[in-house]
Amino acid sequence: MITLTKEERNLKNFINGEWTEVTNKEKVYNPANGEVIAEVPNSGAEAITQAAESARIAQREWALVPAPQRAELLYKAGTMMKERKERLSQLLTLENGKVIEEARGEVQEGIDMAFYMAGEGRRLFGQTTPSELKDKFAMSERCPVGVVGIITPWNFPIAIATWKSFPAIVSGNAVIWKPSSETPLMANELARIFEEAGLPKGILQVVYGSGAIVGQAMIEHDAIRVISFTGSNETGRKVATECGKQLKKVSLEMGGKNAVIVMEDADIDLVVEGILWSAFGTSGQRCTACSRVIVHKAVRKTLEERLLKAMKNLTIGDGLDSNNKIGPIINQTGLDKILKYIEIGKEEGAKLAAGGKQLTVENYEKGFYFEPTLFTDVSIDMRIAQEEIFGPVVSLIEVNNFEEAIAANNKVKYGLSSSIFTKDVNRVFQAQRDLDTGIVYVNAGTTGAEIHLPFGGTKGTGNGHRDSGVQALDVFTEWKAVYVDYSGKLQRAQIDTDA
Ligand code: TXE
Repeated sequence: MITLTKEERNLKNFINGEWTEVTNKEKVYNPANGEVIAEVPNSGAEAITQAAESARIAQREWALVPAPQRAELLYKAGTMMKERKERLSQLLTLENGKVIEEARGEVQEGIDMAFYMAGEGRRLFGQTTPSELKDKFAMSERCPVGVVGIITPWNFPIAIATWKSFPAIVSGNAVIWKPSSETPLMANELARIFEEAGLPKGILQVVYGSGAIVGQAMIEHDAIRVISFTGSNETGRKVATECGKQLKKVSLEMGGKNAVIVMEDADIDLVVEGILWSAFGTSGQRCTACSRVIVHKAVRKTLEERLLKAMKNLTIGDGLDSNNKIGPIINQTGLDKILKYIEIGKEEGAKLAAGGKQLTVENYEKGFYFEPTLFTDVSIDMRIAQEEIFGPVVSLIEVNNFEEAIAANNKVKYGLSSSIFTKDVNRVFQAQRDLDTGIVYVNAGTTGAEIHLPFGGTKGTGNGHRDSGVQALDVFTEWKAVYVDYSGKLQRAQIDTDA
């Protein structure tokens, strides 16, 4: 069982290389048993002023360090994360609740991101292109934007932070990070790793606190030139509106209402495995979680029967016990939200085929557990089929054909992830073309993004930016066009082109 030292339980902000004490603190709970595991600063706006002013100065030096040298720090941090993987994973489970196997996967995602973005230190490619004029050279290059603010949620406390901060750091920015106060331990660990790795002070800073105060202060501070946010659609809208007032660049990732489509030729056993993993893993608290199953009428009954049977075998409890497949919900608010949607589903006329109740786990009575839940007889317009529930709740929607399945998938306000199970290659490519989501899986569930591909989505999921992949660099860099005229005379573009 993992234990925390007294110092580790008393979290501090990390501002300009100093561990800064804050008197106003909040308790951090283990969602598996409701016990207090740490205390986290509830900072005021002045913490952001300090962080942003020092980051502004530190970033100027950092931008002058050659990118391959900046990358060395990421290699070092990635190596340290690898060495500490088991401890990081256990701490992650302690604060977030996800089962240890998934926590290890999440930490691995961060390690992968470190090495991938370190590689960018020797790429960060721009373009060269011919000039329209003689004896003139034209090129474009990526430049750091300066100080960037990242705001992250509790459901992936380390992976999402690495998707955002690593591309920012390698491309020469300073980062101010406001983690969710539900899950501050990963932020503390990552800051310590970078401190030990020798990242210059001020380049990665952590300020804990509420969105309304610390998040808002980040948006308002003029030194912070970009906000990269992951969280709910509701909060993302607020963040975008506030950033709009400042004409501040903002990148948003705001969840989904992701569906698995099951065609009549699908391998139903594989489908069941895919649904179990993507709907109930992390207790359904992933932005890519499957929360709808759109099934062809020919296989609806078979799928329903096999799914219900398989759901009975899911073991639920403390994520640190590797026998458990599903951990707790993050907190009481999360549970209340799920319970509210169970009532909504029943009122709307959906059939509650399994689950639907809060669960008490022996010896973990104060934990926040919920039964894996299946609603059947769901129609696409019901709220349970439209709104993000963020829990282990799946809605089964029957359709008559492929076209109806695609239409049902697209008829939600989100557009993050989708999946289709079929053996028909023509349908695979039609689905790839027509599914209106940023991520499409074929013969796999809706989760499992790899870090070297772009992560994000359409419509209510985002605002056109992507986390991870080489595309993440676009969030944290500005393009500069450079013209070098070596003709020794004044040459005017679009005018002196005949010579
Ligand atoms: O998210 P929030 P919360 C959904 C999910 C969940 C619900 C609430 O349904 O149950 O959101 O979770 C910061 N200005 N998702 O409360 O509020 C906040 O402090 C600036 C889905 O955690 O969106 C935190 O660091 N920042 C999603 C971050 O924003 C503000 C993942 C996210 O908080 C702010 C997370 C403000 N005004 C939640 N208000 C997914 N799909 O992955 C809050 N924050």
